[in-house]
Amino acid sequence: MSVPGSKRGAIIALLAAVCGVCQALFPRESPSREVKDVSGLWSFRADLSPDRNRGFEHEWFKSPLAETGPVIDMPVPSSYNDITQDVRIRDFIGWVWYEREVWVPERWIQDQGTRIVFRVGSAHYYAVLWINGVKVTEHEGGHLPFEADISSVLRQSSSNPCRITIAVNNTLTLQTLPPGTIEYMTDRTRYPAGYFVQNTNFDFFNYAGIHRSVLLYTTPQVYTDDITVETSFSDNVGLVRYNVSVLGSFKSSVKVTLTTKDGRCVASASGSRGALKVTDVNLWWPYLMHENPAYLYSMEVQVSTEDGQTDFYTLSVGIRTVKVTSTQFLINNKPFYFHGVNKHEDSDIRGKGFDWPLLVKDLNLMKWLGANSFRTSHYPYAEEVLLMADRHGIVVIDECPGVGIKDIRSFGNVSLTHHLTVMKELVRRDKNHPSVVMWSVANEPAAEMQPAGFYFKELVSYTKSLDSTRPVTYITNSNYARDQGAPYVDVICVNSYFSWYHDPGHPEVISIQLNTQFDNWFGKYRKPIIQSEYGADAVSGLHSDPPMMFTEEYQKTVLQNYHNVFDQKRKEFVIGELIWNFADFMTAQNIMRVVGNKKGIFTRQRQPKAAAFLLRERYWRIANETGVLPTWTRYPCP
Ligand code: BDP
Repeated sequence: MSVPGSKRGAIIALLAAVCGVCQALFPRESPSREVKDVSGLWSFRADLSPDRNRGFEHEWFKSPLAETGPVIDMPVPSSYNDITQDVRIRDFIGWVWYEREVWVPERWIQDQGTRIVFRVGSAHYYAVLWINGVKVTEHEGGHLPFEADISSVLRQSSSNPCRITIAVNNTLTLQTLPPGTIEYMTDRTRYPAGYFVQNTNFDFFNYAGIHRSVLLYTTPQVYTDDITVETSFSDNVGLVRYNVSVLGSFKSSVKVTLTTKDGRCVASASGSRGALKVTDVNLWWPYLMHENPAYLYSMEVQVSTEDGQTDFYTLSVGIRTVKVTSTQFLINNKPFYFHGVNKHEDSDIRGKGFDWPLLVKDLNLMKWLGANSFRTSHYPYAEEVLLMADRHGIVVIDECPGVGIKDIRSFGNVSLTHHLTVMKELVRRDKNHPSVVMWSVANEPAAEMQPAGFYFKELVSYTKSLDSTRPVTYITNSNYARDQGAPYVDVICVNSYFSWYHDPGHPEVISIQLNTQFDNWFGKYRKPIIQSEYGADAVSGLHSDPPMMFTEEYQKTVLQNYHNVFDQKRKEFVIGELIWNFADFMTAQNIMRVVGNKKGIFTRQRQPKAAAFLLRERYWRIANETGVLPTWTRYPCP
């Protein structure tokens, strides 16, 4: 059975050859680098042909999109789904085409010493990129950036403005992450010819399009391609081990300097690998754990060649350590208790499109709540989100898009190989963020299936080989006795929905069931446990006393019952609690959801439900007991 846009099968087969395009360093301006944002209004067309393949057959990339059919305006970044009034666009499956003409500064093109790079923050799920009709790269995976050096294409073609075409396909198969299946309905008494649907096993809308910013940036021909820092400290001396990967020349010299917030140089070194010692170190501490949280140094990397080329790149560095014992999570050797939220990249109109106002609002809400952490459920978020978390001391569990792995055919070699590639891209992008303290390789896979043992052993050990400084977990909801992956993880993360999906309407059973859950998992694995999800749907404004399901009172009651148990178990081995969910979010339409999932403590428009005030009171109380509140805060709340 073919996938909508049959070309896609062939494209995925090519992937191994092109995955070198995943980028590492967040594009920044510097004396040697320029950045030009080409987000904004793009031309757009969904390929509505029966097999979604007309665009490839008619080579829509070869001429301006408006010449091959009608186009509409489409904002970038944004999901395309909720932008129009057309239900076919909202629920579209297959290839869509984006195009924009961009002026590339003439001096970039004239100067042979300039490398011009095109970068897409993310496009869900599969993307192909052409510049002036010439294919330059393609990328699989909807949540991580990709880029291509387009210098030679631009220099060879004389056309400026240059025409950028990006085709994006949101089809999910058993081997994609997340997985899905396309089902063709062949009963002609019930469905029209060619009718198909996309099935998935995850609980959020499969928003699609170009979700993050699209940039052009420059570097010199000899440039810093990647930087890896590993930090530690002893007494008051911090240590920053670094490794700089330089491309474009075998003979270059590297100079590294570390400066404080007020611009004072505290250490410097030469060479592509080395260590910087910082006396009287200011450690990076989480929000609410220290009176001066989130301290960041600036590390300037300077690469020079004998023929006079120099590249500058500045990385923010937080000096901190992370360790796990059988009952604790330690940041800078002090016990850290996660009191935070699970999120989604989700909002009205823009869907999963990156939006600065939304990011800043969400950060402010998290701080208001007294949350010290969040999990990037169920996929990597925009890197801007992590940069913000670094700057504010919000601790992050960084999750890959391994969500909804429920079919045994998604545990095969092709899936595993892709999953490893995604972990590689994720670690490459996020390894230097001090806010990121743990990798999550999946959410609620069918861990009871026999192949899950081998699958997770490989996945966790590979992730550890990429980064030995952070613990690795995956999120489970399966029975502790049948979980094949738990032996390999460092921290047990458990989701449970007592009195919701089990014993609906009976919050009085939570206490006994939650105690049993914790004792079973800890008894078997002797590893610290995070309650990585718990919660209940509440339709904002719906009330009842005594509480009934879907009311704000019921949501509060469920939370309170969980909290009573957390307060006992956090004295032992429970190291965190993350509410499901920060805000209401959109899902596929089904009989379990009323215009989306309503387990948010905030509405989708970020207004608080009663549970938000309950949680706020609790988080500030925990912070007051366990941390050192910043001087500007006054308990119970600022
Ligand atoms: C959990 C899933 C999460 C769902 C949640 C729910 O991890 O993605 O949204 O259930 O049903 O099991 O609300």
